[in-house]
Amino acid sequence: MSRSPATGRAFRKSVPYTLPKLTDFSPASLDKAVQDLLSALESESQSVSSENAAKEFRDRWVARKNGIQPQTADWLKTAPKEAKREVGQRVNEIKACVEATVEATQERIQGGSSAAALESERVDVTLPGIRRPLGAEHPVIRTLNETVAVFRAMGYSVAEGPEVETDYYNFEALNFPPNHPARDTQDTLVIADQENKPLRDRLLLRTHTSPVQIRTMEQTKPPIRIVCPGKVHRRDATDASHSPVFHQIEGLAVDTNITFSDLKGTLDHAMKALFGSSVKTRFFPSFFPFTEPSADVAISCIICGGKGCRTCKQTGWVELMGCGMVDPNVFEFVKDRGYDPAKISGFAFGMGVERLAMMKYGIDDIQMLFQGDVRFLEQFA
Ligand code: 2NL
Repeated sequence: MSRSPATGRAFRKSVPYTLPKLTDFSPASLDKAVQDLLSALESESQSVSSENAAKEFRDRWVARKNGIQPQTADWLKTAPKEAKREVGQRVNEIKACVEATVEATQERIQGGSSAAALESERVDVTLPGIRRPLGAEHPVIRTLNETVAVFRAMGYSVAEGPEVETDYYNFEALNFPPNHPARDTQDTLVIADQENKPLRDRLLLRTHTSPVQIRTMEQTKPPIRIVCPGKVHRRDATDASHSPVFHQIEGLAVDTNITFSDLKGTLDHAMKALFGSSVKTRFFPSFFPFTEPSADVAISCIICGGKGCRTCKQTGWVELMGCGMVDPNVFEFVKDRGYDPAKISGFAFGMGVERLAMMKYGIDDIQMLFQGDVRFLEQFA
């Protein structure tokens, strides 16, 4: 025992275990001597953490000369006759424990290269591997990426923006009049509890990706060429051709002297790149609040080659896009960023990606694209 200089209390110094000489050979005293030895053995074994330490541990406990376990023979020698049987048993017990602990410690440090450890780690390298099925791009995303690539090859950049928009970016800056039916909650999914805000700040789920184009014009002086792919939302009932969530790619080109024939040439090229060089395009008058003049674009039906079928309702044409020359009223909202309608002009277009995918792959129900049925989707892998 020592005394702590701080508290004056007695404490046991941590000294390495040595085999005590025994004078009292009563069973209780033997029990205690064996207990002390085994707990020293166990705690020393646990602190072994390297091969060198394992070797030292082994030598300290079992070395023929001066090992702790061999020294227990002294107990037997010094024991009185009548205690020899009892002491002999304890000494044998100790021998078995020490040898087992030394071996287990060595095994733990060597990472189990013993026969038993090797056996438990046996791997049959001739078994077939586990084949993990490869995922595949969803047909909608594949169509979206392919379409974006066609425009990137023509020098367009890609712009993205938020799906939760303000009324300003989704409608006002796009020349939708205040009472346009699209602004109605019958047609647009709106965020709850916005009525206390001015109309232009109210939040909604974007109904097209045009807001991205306004945001990009606010930040980039003309000339620009951008495509804006993304998810859009409309309050529509689900049927074979409608889904409340779908994808759109809109495009915008603004420069000096952009004309309607630039628009026609660009979209005609894009449709030929997507559907094959024999596809024809047809432009016919339409209306959008943000373009003037506006047109709808149809391509010759790629299912029947234009002869007339169910998909094209016997007309030979399917409508795939809307487009037009950007309305000067739209440029007014970004005039201070260099978009003076007296100096520049532009065209814009928008297409539904699901419609493109359905046409490309001959799918007649838009819901197939959203149900996630692997038997349908694996055809595109
Ligand atoms: C359609 C029609 C269209 C646009 C989108 C646009 C964007 C700006 C200015 C002018 Cl910032 N126009 N976008 C123009 C015409 C048609 O989409 O049927 N989409 C599925």
